[in-house]
Amino acid sequence: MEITREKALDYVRPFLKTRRYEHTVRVTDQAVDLAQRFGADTEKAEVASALHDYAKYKPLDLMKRWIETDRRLSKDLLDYHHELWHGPVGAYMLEQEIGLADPEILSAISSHTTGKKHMSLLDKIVFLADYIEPGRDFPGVDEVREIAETNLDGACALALKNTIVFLVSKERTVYPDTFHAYNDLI
Ligand code: DGI
Ligand code: FE
Ligand code: FE
Repeated sequence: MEITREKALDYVRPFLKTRRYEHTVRVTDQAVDLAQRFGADTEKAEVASALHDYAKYKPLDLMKRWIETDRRLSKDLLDYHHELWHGPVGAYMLEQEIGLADPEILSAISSHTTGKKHMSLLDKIVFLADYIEPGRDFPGVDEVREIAETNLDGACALALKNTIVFLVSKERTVYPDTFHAYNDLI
């Protein structure tokens, strides 16, 4: 793999606010930790997590155009909250801009917010690292951290459950992939 952790972090830094960049570094460290614990490729875990929020601050009209024009991007994203767009759009932007070609890394970036059916080991690690990095303090995160010490699927399932319950409690929509990820792990 030609891209390293340092190159990936340097690439995204100008596109992120300071707080988001610091979150990105913490997710990267957390993902390496989880990769070691659960036997995933640590280099892929650190590159995917260094890049995961690349598109977080891209203009909405630009992301919308990507969804409308890239045949690989699910059109139903347009019917859900734009918060969900930065993962899938970011993956394809990186593919175009820096030649990121590793399908496992692209998948982990793409699914980091919503999860999806049949998540790979790397998908789960980036998803979970984003949820439990030490800067997070939403209700229930400590229990997810504790489960993550030993049980990757259990920790992902609880993170997904917490997110679903939170969204439902606010009467917000839930993207179907989040249910697919949850059902798959339960
Ligand atoms: O980008 P981050 O702030 O690091 O975190 P994220 O990529 O997980 O996405 C931000 C938020 O998106 C997350 O806290 C909850 C919200 N969200 C909105 N609709 C959905 C959703 N999350 C999931 N999993 N599914 C949804 O349908
Ligand atoms: Fe994100
Ligand atoms: Fe994130």
